[in-house]
Amino acid sequence: MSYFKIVSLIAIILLGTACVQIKEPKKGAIVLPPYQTHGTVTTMQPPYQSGGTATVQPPYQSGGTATVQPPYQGGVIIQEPQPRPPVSQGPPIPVPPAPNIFSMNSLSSPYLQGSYANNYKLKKFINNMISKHGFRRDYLNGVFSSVRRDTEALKKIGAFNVSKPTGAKKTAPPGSWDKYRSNFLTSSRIEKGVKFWRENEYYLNKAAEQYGVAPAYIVGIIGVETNFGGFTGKHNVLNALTSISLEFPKRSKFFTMQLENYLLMTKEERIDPRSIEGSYAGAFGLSQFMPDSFRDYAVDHDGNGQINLFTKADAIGSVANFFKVKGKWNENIPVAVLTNYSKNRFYGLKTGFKTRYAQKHLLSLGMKPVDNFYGYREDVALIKLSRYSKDEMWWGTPNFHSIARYNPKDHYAMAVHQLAQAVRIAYWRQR
Ligand SMILES: [Ca+2]
Repeated sequence: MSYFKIVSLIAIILLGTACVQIKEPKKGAIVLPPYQTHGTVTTMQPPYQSGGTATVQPPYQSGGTATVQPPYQGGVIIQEPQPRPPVSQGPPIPVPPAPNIFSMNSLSSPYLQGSYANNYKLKKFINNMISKHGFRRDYLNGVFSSVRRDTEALKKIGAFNVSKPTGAKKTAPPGSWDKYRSNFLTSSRIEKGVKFWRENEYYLNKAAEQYGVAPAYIVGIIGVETNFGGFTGKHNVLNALTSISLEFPKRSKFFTMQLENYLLMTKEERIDPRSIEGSYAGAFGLSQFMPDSFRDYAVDHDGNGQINLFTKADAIGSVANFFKVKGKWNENIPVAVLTNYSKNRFYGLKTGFKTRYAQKHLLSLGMKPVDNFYGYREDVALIKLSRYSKDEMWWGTPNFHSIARYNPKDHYAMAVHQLAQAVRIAYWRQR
């Protein structure tokens, strides 16, 4: 053996020793033992221990997320996760394959029948769908021949209201928030929320990981919208959208656009357009998406090949994706904070989720947050909630605005926020 070979051999032995030597990891880093090529490794840092243990699966190690850093020769460092609860253990409940694929060929009529058989606007709409999107005329004739005028939807949307708007801005009467709140912040709804969270923990945590939206707010939306699937609406969506689009000129543009999206959505998802039930305004599923929101934000969160917002998993993923993309949700900031406000009624400044004020200015008006607001010091929206006894003054961050993208009302966004917080507290208490 030559001198160089001996030196090389010694060098290899030394290097080999160095490779298996694991140094103390940096604080916060998760270090896996060397040569771990399969099986599961469990390493949790203190902030994430409350939810049990998380499992790092082999694909995670070999994928782009895992990196080998020089100081930890042989050890694999998994990038520190964001401070969220870990994805719960175990596989999700098996998902059945997508049911009842609808064939557009099964629906056809040579001419238009039904409630709107002679409606000029509908004929124009059908022509537009043919030229713009390539629908078959006999299919659309078949679809719209099935339509029955939805009088109830027209009534609820205000199509029969004869009074003209006065132009005067409506001010919420004292107690309007108490009334609104009492519909949603009930102990029964909070309990249902805890149950919903437990039963769907896997998909909620998956959505939190994927979209960066806290489970509590996904739960809050689904709770306010449909009481966790308890009430998703009894109007035939096709009937409601067609009736409002054709008979309510004031909202015709918006609802015609929704009807267009509805036909595209049912075509893309291979669903019978006559089969979906929802609200009088055509929102459907556990998350009450309108057809355009469905096409823009709904996701197949359980991976069974079809998006179905009547399933909990897909509704959860879709709400989270909506928050992330449309709402630009920021997982690192809070949502809203109550202030101690010394006076009974508040006047003088415009309020609402769209307003923006420097916190300093609001402090100078006698408002003081009840806690440190997680250190949030940026401009805030000023929210006034009229209670029987006084006006409650809240500050909202851009995340409060995100919730209002779902339904542009202060009361709505606050109900979601408060239900989210109430369910979150009850959920952690009962663990
Ligand atoms: Ca699905």
